[in-house]
Amino acid sequence: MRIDIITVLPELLKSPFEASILKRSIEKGLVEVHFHNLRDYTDKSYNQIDDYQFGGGAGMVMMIEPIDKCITKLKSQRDYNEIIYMTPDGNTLNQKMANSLSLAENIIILCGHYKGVDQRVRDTLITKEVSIGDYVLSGGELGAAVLCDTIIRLIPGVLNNETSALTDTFQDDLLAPPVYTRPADYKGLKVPEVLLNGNFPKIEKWREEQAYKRTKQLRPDLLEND
Ligand code: 6GU
Repeated sequence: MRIDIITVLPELLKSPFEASILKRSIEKGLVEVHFHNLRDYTDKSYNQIDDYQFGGGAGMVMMIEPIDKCITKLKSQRDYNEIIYMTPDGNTLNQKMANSLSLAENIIILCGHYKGVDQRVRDTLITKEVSIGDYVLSGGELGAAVLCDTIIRLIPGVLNNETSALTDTFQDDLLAPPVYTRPADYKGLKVPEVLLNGNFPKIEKWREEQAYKRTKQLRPDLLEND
C-alpha cells in the first residue's frame, strides 16, 4: 500500500511513523508513506496557501490551487482508490472503515487546517471525508496519524501474529475479553482459574462470554447493530 499525505505541517506527522509497528511496516516494505508539503505547490509570495473567506467571517480558508496542483500531480503518477479529506465534519472513523481502507492499493490523505478548505476541493477532488470523533483538533494531522495507524496494522504481515488483529476489540462488534499474565496470584489478586488449566475449548468459551458481558456492560450500543 502507498499513502500520500498532503499537509502544511509534515513535521507534526512524521514521528508516529518513526517508531514501533508503523516504522517496522515501512521497513518491511509493506507500506510506503510519502509526505507532501502544500507550501511546495504554491507560486504565491510567502508560500501562501490560505486566504480570507468570501462573504466575510473569521478564519482563513485553504485555497484550491495548491491542493489541486498537488493532487493532480499525484493522480498523473498512479491511480488512487480514495482521496480522503480529514475534517471534523466527515464520517466518523470506525473499525469497519479501517478494514475497508486497509484493502486499498493507493490513498491520498489531505489534512485540513484553519476554517477548512475551499468547498470546491471537497466537491471535485475528494472522494471520502473522515473525522476521528466529535471534538475539534487544531488540524487534520493527528487525525491522519490515527487513520494511518488503524489501516496499516491491518495490512497482512504487519502484525507478527496475524490472527491478533482479528481478535481486536471491535473486529466482531464486541469488545475484547480481559487478558492476564504472570504472576497467577499477585498479592491475593488471582487470575481466573479457567485460564490456568489448559482446557482450550473451555478457555475459548469463557473468552466469548467475557467479551459479550464486557460489551453489554460498557458499550451496549454495539450489540444493538444486530
Ligand atoms: Cl480529522 N480534523 C480536525 N481538525 N478535527 C477533528 C478531526 C479531524 N476529527 C475530529 N476532529
